[in-house]
Amino acid sequence: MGRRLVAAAFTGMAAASPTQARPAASSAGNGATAVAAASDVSSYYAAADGKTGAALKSALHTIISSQSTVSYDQVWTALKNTDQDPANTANVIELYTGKSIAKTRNGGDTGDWNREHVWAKSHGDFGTITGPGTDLHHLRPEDVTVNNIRGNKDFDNGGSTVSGATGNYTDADSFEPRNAVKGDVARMILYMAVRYDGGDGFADLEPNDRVGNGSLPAIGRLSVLKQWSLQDPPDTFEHRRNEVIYSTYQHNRNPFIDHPEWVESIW
Ligand SMILES: [Ca+2]
Ligand SMILES: [Ca+2]
Repeated sequence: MGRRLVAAAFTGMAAASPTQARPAASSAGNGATAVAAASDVSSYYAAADGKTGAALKSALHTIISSQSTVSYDQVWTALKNTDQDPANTANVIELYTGKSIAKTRNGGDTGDWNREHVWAKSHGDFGTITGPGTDLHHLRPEDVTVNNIRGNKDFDNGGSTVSGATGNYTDADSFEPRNAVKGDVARMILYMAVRYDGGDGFADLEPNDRVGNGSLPAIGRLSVLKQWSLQDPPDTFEHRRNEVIYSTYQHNRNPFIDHPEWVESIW
């Protein structure tokens, strides 16, 4: 039901004129979904109006830093909502494998799904601490084994096929996700770069154009992430997850899902 409402709301948004206020739609019952009206999204970014480049990045940092946080334990529950399989509400979709798996199979054993930090938590050494370590905008369900294969590698094109995750490739120092989530990965990385700028005791996370960044607070390669963002624009699943994080958990948004063109403006 939540999925149907989201799809309807986005269709409606596309048809609405910019000045036309639309009421927010929300699901009854489990609170799984609430969809912001188009007018709400544009007012959310009002302080960034007309800005480009570094000024835009700075304005977005201020906007998205006003947020709630969840604990690492609460991430389990949140991911069961944000990454719910639209075709089966008992399941979530794993990021890299693309497989639909029972929500109840969360855990640490082979065949379970666990909490993948797309911005690898060793890059800036934030671990699972509340803040970057629990930020739902870059946390996704993933198969335990595939999560281990990705490890803390940077992102780049190339390598050998990842066992158990068709369409993903890896070599000694990088990981290439399947085509359907290449843009998702790029936008998650760039969200983290804007959100975490050295305040609150956390590292200033920034993308660069290297691989093998190790424990530096950096993820590469920026040029490839920019290509991926263009190649795989936000779809209904990604829009819904942004809305659910905004309305239900953190009350902040990923600007690059709402405005993919801002990737090119800032980087
Ligand atoms: Ca995608
Ligand atoms: Ca930063």
